[in-house]
Amino acid sequence: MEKNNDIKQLKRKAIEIRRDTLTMLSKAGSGHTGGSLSIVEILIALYYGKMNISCKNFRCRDRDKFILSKGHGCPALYAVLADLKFFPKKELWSLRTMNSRLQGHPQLGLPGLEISSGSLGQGLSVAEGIALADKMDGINARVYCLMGDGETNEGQVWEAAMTAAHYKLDNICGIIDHNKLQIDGHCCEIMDLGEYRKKWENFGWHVIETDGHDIEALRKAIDDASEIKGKPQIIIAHTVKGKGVSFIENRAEWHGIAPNEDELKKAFEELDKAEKELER
Ligand SMILES: Cc1ncc(C[n+]2csc(CCOP(=O)(O)OP(=O)(O)O)c2C)c(N)n1
Repeated sequence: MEKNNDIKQLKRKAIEIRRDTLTMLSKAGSGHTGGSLSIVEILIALYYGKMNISCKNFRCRDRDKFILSKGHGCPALYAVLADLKFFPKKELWSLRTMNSRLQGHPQLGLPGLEISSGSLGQGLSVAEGIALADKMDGINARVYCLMGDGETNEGQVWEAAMTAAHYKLDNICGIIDHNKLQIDGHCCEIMDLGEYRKKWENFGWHVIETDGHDIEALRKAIDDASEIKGKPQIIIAHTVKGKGVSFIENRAEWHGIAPNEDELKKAFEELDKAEKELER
């Protein structure tokens, strides 16, 4: 596990991951830009210091496990896994090409992945199976499952929500990328999530809300969640779809398209500027 407590360094890492994510998508000419950019800080908080997981212990039973239930956000996850040396970085540029291990949705076979995912609504159930097995085997590990807010329109999510509370799975922590948009519009217009916090509480979960782009706040939320006994935990991370690039932010039309060369150049200019501001 890479123990990294220098927040400035982690912020720099987030910019680097955004650059790699955008480059991959641009080279591929297709893919999910908005929902990849919104999860960068969540991935950074988990993988750089909080989760007991690395390319060295990936086969160890007592590692923490991460499930990307919103599988379409995988370009950002691939960029993180490559940075942590789960596979060679040059493989990133093969995204969405024939015979690549990096498909448009995560596919088992790529080191670092626990499951294939992308059919929305299923990840939490799988994560719970793993969490239950770990508990039964006396394994002291945490299971994290990252979902989209639109994804939680799926009924299976709420079956899983009931199940985790029933089995008192306190070794599972769900994280919602609450960017308030989904494939073609605002969540509240397509299928309103209502009183979202209360829903999770009523299903028996301990709820923590946080800024999903504040790495320090996310790290605290992850720590606080791990202290909870007898209940599953959910972190509702308030995020911005397309975070980090002004012309992509908060625009549903950027859900499933990739930047062209011109747009990539403009995005890099913004990220370079953000990096310079960090140094001030
Ligand atoms: C079962 C299923 N239905 C539909 C889709 C197509 N789909 C891909 S992403 C998406 C929107 C998901 O919204 P959200 O979870 O909010 O994702 P984000 O905004 O974070 O990208 C949809 C409907 C899918 N992948 N799986």
